[in-house]
Amino acid sequence: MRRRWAAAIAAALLLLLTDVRPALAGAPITTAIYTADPAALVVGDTLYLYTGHDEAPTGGTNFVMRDWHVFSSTDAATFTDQGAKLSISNFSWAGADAWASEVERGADGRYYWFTSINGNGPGWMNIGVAVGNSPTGPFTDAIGGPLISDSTPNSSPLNIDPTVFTDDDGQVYLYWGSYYGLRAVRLNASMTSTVGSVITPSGVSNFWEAPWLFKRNGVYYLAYAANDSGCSQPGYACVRYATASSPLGPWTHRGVVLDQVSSTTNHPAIIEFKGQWYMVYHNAAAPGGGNFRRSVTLDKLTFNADGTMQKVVQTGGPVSPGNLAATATPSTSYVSPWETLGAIKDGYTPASSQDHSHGAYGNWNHQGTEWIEYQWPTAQTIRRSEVYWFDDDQGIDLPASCQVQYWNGSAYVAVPGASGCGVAANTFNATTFTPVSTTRLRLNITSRSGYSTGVLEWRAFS
Ligand code: FUB
Repeated sequence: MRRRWAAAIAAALLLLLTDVRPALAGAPITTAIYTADPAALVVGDTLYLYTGHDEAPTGGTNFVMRDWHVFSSTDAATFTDQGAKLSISNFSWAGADAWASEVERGADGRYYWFTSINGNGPGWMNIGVAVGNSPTGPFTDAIGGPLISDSTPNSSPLNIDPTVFTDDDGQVYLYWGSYYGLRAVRLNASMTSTVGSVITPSGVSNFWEAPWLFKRNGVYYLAYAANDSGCSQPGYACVRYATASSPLGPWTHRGVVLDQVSSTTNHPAIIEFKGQWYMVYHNAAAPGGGNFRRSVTLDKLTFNADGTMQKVVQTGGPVSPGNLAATATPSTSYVSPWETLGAIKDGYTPASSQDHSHGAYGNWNHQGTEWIEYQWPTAQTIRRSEVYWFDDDQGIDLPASCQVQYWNGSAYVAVPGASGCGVAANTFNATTFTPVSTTRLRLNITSRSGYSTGVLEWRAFS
């Protein structure tokens, strides 16, 4: 009997573990800060992610990036933020824009952190290099000026997004660029100067920015952000890749390895860790996220027998763990025939209140109070609602007010102890309340005079 109990407990534990682990894939590596532009490095049994740090305010329309963070993990599932280990202030000659970066171990065993950064001199972006004795630093400027700038002959139209790769023979290669301008050059073993001329690699179809160079089974791979209509909607990017038999090409385009994500930018790092390959990238899926408030995440990546890569399944894609909307049936007092009520529960994180790319609920040309509702087959304990309003800058505007209600068994009543019902644009408006047990949650929406209302996404949490 005791053995049966032990077996049952072990089985339950296993279930718990197998339930929990995959849920971590695709989730942001942290929600404490917004992170972007990942680079990955394996040292011993640790996976390090070097990320940018998005600090734009809610609704911000520009990058605000001042430093870079290091994250570490021994299981590729939970990550520890080691802190901001490098910042603009480490480069005395630079003043802004701590954009994409990558760390590579040098022949001297030190760690070289190649950064995109805005120098104070002529031109805009440059590539700088910092060096440290361990993967977490401390790091100091290794040159005292840019490695690559606008004055580098044949430099990119935008000198950002360095990727550095050391081949088996010890030769080091730097690729970088944006605005369709991919460039490559060999680096000295010192990692702080270039060797020979900067080339424009050939065969890299639709290159936009964010290159990532690596090698597997003797084949060189170059993954990069592309933004052609064959792979993403206007303003968004996918990740394409090419392969070559030599580190400077010529390259052969192989296809798309990562579809468009919820942020407009897309930025890959591909790495093998403990026998599993991963695609590390960013999106806008964290709560409150957006194009300038991105989050680094990772998902498993699979190679086919012929060396091509399968398209990555974005398991976290839209990340909202515990969102009860996923299992609810939506209904409404009225939806315009051309809109999609189901869009409110597709788990997408809109880029803004104008982001109709994943559909929306809209009630044009009704005015006054309309409602949307979630219904579950069994009672749910609910304590939080999050709504992202739709505003098409035409007939649909932000509401004047709203109220979260629930079915108490005989009537719809306001949820108790509600923290208010926000009507802000470009963000999830959260309402927290005393938990209710109900099969129906309703959102009453009252329009501004002369306008109708709409919702891009509505979440409910226990
Ligand atoms: O984060 C700023 C810039 O956005 C990066 O350098 C690009 O790769 C894009 O992700």
